[in-house]
Amino acid sequence: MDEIQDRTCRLQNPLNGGHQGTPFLPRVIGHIDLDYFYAQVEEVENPSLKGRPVVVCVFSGRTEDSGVVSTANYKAREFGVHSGMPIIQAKKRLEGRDPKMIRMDHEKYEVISNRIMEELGQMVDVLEPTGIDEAFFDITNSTAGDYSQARRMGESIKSAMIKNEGLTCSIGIGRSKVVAKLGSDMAKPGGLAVIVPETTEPFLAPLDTSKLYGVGPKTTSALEEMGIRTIGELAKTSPPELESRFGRKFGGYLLEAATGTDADPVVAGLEPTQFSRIVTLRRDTRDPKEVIGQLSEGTQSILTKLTSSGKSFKTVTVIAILTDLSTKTKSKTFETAVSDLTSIRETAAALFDELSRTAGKEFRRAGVRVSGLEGVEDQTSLSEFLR
Ligand code: DCP
Ligand code: CA
Ligand code: CA
Repeated sequence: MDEIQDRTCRLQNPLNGGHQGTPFLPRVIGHIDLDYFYAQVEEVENPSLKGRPVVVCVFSGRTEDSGVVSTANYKAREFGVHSGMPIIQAKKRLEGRDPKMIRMDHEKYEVISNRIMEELGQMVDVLEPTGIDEAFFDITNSTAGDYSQARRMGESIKSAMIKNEGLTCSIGIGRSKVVAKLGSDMAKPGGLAVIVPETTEPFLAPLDTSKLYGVGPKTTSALEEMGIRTIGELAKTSPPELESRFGRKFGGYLLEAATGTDADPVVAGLEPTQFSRIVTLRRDTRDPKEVIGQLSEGTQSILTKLTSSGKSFKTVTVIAILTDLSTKTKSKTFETAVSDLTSIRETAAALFDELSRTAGKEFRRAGVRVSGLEGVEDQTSLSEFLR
């Protein structure tokens, strides 16, 4: 094993949250980020938008066009439209280009995001969501530290996103969070970048320091003043020199980031606020009995999660993804929290029944979610007390 890899092993040892049983595997860390997320969700829901500039807008309501752009698809980006730009300006840039301006529907994106995170969580060893459309993951164990297998897993995550959600994403895989994040940025849009441990440092060396996670314009110009422009130059800087300029913590981080040896582990997502399961139906249907029948394992696994975490729930939501990939949901909230299988199944069956009458199309995938979890606070305070 070469020196770089050996160093990775020693670094990850005490901190390898996801794979305690196998201390000497090289870490395999991934970062996934959905492409032009809100706008792509709108395209999936309305495929006739493909090829047109699509702009998701946050209207402030003052005048008809006041507000800012939340995000835009790549067609709109070709004309310089980007997140944070005033809507009026975006409209000017897209004049005569048949743009579609869409009101942001945060709740819809959140439902889809939660579902994606749940799906991803089932494909990797540890998942750490870091935003509505992105997450770090650890696949050291399931790949046994083998990067060709890691590449195959990256490919299969990408295909699963396309197959299940109709969405493209970008993935980076490497030996640390910084390397993985840089990979997903470079792979954008729609790509997969695998940075094998052995070539990490030569791969990073020629890149600008601004490519590193956490290095913004202020740090970049401070580094430039010190004569440091590339990551390779940063990697060769002495620790005291960096620490005196940026402090011990950030100075130390910069050096680790530049060598791809940042050892921060992937930490499983926060305390859950909901449990859900979603399945692809064996055939497109909207027969509520058939749908709930195929969700019987799913609802059982929700119950198991509730029981093992000592929680009860107030709300049941059913989710249907129709044959045109649009998403429909229906919920019922109880006055007091419950925690039995019958409440989940009977409520879900009634909600699917209602949904099937209004949906207008067959279901391709179907899911159940329980939320409004109770018992969370008691649990946390108890476990904290015991600690
Ligand atoms: N978002 C927003 N306002 C911003 C930035 C982002 O409302 N200033 C929302 C809309 C995005 C989502 O968050 O779709 C995810 O943000 P990203 O930065 O990942 O950007 P996109 O997914 O839109 O584009 P990319 O393909 O570059 O990742
Ligand atoms: Ca994104
Ligand atoms: Ca993102």
